[in-house]
Parts: sequence; structure tokens; C-alpha cells
Amino acid sequence: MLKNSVLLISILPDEHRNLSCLTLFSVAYDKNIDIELLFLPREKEYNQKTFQSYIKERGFSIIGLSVTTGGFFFAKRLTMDIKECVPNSHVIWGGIHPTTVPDECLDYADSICVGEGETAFVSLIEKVFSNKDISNIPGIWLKDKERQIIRNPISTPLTNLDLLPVNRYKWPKFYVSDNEGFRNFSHHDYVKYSKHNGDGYTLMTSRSCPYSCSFCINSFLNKLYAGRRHILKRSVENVLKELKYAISDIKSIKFINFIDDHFLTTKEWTEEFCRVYKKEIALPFMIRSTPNFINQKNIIELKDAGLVVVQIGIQTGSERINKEIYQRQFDRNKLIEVSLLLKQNKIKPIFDIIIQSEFEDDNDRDKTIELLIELERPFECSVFSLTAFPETKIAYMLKQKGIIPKINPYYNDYLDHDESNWYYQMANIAGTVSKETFSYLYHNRNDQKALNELNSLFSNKRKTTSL
Ligand code: B12
Ligand code: SF4
Repeated sequence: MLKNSVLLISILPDEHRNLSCLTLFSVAYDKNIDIELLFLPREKEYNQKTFQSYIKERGFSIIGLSVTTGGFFFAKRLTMDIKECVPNSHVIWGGIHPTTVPDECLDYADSICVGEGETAFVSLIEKVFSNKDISNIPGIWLKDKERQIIRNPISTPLTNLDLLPVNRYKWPKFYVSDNEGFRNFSHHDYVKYSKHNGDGYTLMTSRSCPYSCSFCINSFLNKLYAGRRHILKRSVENVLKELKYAISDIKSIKFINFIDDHFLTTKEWTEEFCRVYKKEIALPFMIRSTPNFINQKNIIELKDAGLVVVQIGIQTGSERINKEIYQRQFDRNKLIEVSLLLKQNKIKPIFDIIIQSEFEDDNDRDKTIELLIELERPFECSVFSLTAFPETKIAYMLKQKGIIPKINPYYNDYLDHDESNWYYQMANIAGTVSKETFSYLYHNRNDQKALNELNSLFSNKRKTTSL
């Protein structure tokens, strides 16, 4: 017998920081909907029997999966397992993958949430619970009796994030299943499935980004939400409310990770944030930003409030690739200036670098290395292979050129780098050695002694970090 209850499933690998699920859970819970959140963080440890008996016993009438492209196959498998034992439950998929390729996902799910889910998900739940027609809910796509897709318009984009309940870990309503068995999600799991031994708390103060880089999902989302301001920011008060809950609920938190695409917006917001955060939270924190939004004033304020790490996308040192292919702003001098500013204020930079790009030649790659020579040490490089996620501009550019990308976004293999690759090794060690050593390695790349030194620096770095 199905009940008026809902299950959300997070399949993010090795993670509980599923902000999509946490947000939707909070919205539904706030409306007194009977809802549970299940983490299945390790597909290899997924136990079909345990999962099926749980959903059968609880009789969820709606089961929602949050799906990124890398999670597509696991989502498909789970949906088949759900249908095998509770065929009448309504399975809905939402998240970035169904939002970009809804037709493909509708081959498996009963419905798809295209775009933001806060309003659409609750409307669907209310209608299913009261046996009402679900065919015309904004944001929900589904198939009619003739198997034709009903493509409803997206729900009205949110304009005030403060109206949403803030995320909070509701331990008794959260479950996890892995090789330790099926259980309530506890602090043990918070630690097990987070980076840095559960020291951190991850949240967003905004949605979206003012830019539309061709490899990033914002090149698609900014079109989907056309008309809405490109950055929607929560009030400082609202952000602090979430942080206070987090600190009181999760005792191990010593570090805050603001994972916004683009944390820095207006001067007024940053000033207020720094003042209040320093007074009421005072924990070290990290942000992501672009160099153009960083200046001496805000860096001094942010440092004083506790900023310790800034993640910045460089992607490539090649002006041609940045401008023509990645379609992003690139100001080499500004980057060098920001690097100095961060060094002076003892803030550690993490630079994102894209490797294995089908569009780059060695001349472009050399430009990245030449730029890395000039940046102030120490820094980290976060190195990713170019991945053409569905519907991004870069996916179209590759298609237009008839190039089959090396990386298949469905297989989560964007971290399977060729570790013997000279550029990969150079990018990884760049921020950990002096400018002189790095420059020596660059200018002597055909020399066996320099290559041996690079190899040894790289393997030492591998031992000390988990890049
Ligand atoms: C925060 C974040 C993370 C967090 C948490 C991810 C999460 N899902 O919560 C962490 C750090 C764990 C993470 C990890 C990774 N991430 Co990430 N991440 C983001 C980021 C910056 C924000 C996502 C977010 O939480 N937004 C806030 C929530 C509330 O909004 P939302 O996710 O859009 O969800 C809304 C709707 O989609 C919908 N919805 C979502 N799920 C569901 C489910 C149901 C049932 C319903 C009805 C609706 C619904 O309702 C939600 C509320 O409106 C996005 C970039 C972006 N702008 O979206 C990249 C992004 C999602 N990440 C991406 C990638 C590639 C990764 C990594 C592979 C990178 C890495 N460093 O290893 C890993 C692994 C992810 C994986 N294997 O799937 C890509 C995914 C591309 C794709 N097509 O799959 C994105 C889009 C960035 C990009 N490259 O453009 N990420
Ligand atoms: S600046 Fe960063 S978040 Fe913004 S569109 Fe470019 S890659 Fe995406």
C-alpha cells in the first residue's frame, strides 16, 4: 500500500553535500510533507535487496532522484529497481542532467523536473497525494497516454532565495546505505562522506553566475532562466541563519566552504557579510571568484573576516582559447596582480586548470605553464580534463567540428588523467616549487635530469595530496 510519503535519493559519489536534495528536502519538510532523504553514495556498495525492502515497507508514493550526468546510469538502475517492487510509485528525476536532456531521462522516469524544483516538486507532491491531474504543472515534463512528451514551461524562476527555508541536517529523517548497512545518517556518515574529516560545512549564498563560459552549465542555464538577474543572492541574515543551525547541529565544523559559482557580487553585500560573519561566526572560510571581482579593499575585509582560500578559474593561459573557445574574460595582468594581493594577505589560491582540451595545441599549453611561472607561490592547481556536458556551448562546438570528445561525461572519467603527461605533472606541482625551479623544468623539458626531477616532485606531491 502506498502512503502519502516522499523519498528523495542522493547518488552523488562519496558525498552528502547534495545541496539539490538538501534544498528540496527542506522545502517539502517545511510544508509538513512526510519526507525522507536517502544517501546512496557508493554504487559499488549499493544493496538492491535492502533498498527494495525499505521502499516497499515505507510505501513512498513519490520517489525523487537528483541526477547529474555522471549519475545517469545509477539513476536508471535504481529506477528499474523501484519499478520492480513498487510499480505504482511515481518516480521523478530532477537536477542538471534531466534539465539539459529531459527527453532521454523520460525513457526511465515517470516525470522530469526541468529547471528549479522548489515550486514544481511541491505542486507535484500535492497533486499526487490528492489524486489530481499532474499533466500541467510548470517545470514538470511527462508522457501522456500516447507516450507523447508533455513539455510544460519551466516554473517561474525564483526571485527571492530568502523565502526558502534554510538547509538543515534533519538526522532522524536522513538515511544512508553502504557496506556498513542501512541506517540513519549520523555524524559518523557526515565525516565519512565529506572531505577534510567532516571539518567543513558547504553552502551557497547565491545561484548562477554573470558569465557564460562555454564549458560551464551556466552557458545553458543563463539561457533557460533568461530574463532573471544572472546572480540571485541571499541576504546576509539568511546565510547566517543557516550557518548558525549548522554550527549548533554539527559539532565538528571548523571551516566554511561557500561553493557559489561566484561569491563576490556587490561591495555592500561583501561589507555587510564580513562585518556580521566576523562577529557571529568567525570560522575560516573559502570562496570562489573571478579575478575581476577581487580588489584590495574586499580582500582586506574578507581576510579580516576569516577568508583563507580563494578558488579561481584560470583554465588556460592561452588568450586565444579563453576568448575564442571558452568564451571567458581573460586578463593575464589582472591575474598576476590578484595573485600578489592574495600572497600579501596570506590567502591561499586554488587555480582551476583544464587539460586534455581538444582545442589546445602545445603552444596554448605552454602559455598556461608560462603564466603559472609568474604567479606567486604557494598555490594549488585543481586540474580537470575538458568535459563537454550535454547542452553546454562547448558540446555544440565539438559537434560542429566533428570532434568526438575524449571524455565521456556519462562515465565520470574526467579525473582519470594520464599521470605521465608532462603538462599534467607540471600543472600539479606548479604552486609547490619556486618560480626558479618551475622555470628550469619548463626550459629544460627535453633534458633527462629535469624530467627526473619533475617525476620525483610529482610523485612526492601525489603522496601528500588527494587531488
Ligand atoms: C554545489 C556543486 C557541487 C557540490 C554538490 C553538488 C550537488 N548536486 O548538490 C559538490 C562539491 C559535491 C559537487 C561535486 C561535483 N560537481 Co558540482 N556543482 C555544484 C554547483 C556549483 C551548484 C549545484 C547546486 O547545488 N546548486 C544549488 C541547487 C539547489 O540547485 P540545483 O542543483 O540546480 O538543483 C535544482 C534543480 O536542478 C532541481 N533539482 C535538482 N535535483 C532534483 C531532484 C528532484 C527530484 C526534483 C524534483 C528537482 C531537482 O531543483 C533544485 C532546486 O531548485 C554546480 C554548478 C551550477 N551552477 O549548477 C556544479 C555542477 C553541478 N557540478 C558539476 C560537476 C562536473 C561536479 C564534479 C564532477 C566536479 C568535481 N570537482 O569532481 C563533482 C561530482 C559530481 C557528480 N559526480 O555528479 C557539473 C555537473 C555537470 C553535469 N551535467 O553533470 C556542474 C553543473 C558544474 C559545471 N561543470 O557546469 N558539485
Ligand atoms: S565564471 Fe565559472 S561559474 Fe561562471 S560561467 Fe564561467 S566557469 Fe561557470
